[in-house]
Amino acid sequence: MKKAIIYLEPLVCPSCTQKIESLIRKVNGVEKDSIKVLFNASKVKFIFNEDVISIQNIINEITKLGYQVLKYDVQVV
Ligand SMILES: [Cu+2]
Repeated sequence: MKKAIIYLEPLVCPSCTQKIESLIRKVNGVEKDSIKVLFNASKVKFIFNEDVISIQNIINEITKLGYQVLKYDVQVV
């Protein structure tokens, strides 16, 4: 399993965190209980299985939703 931290452009309203969280919840291969969207830090954290989904696919989904990804970090857990 891998841990992802995604850094977004500053979020402007708290409902953005909900939109992003529900999007990531629908992604196969992401551990639902691990998802954290931090409004003030504009960060998204979650654990995922790289055999099922790639970080690039998840980033593409976030981008399609309308949020710009500044950078990301993937660590082995
Ligand atoms: Cu918003």
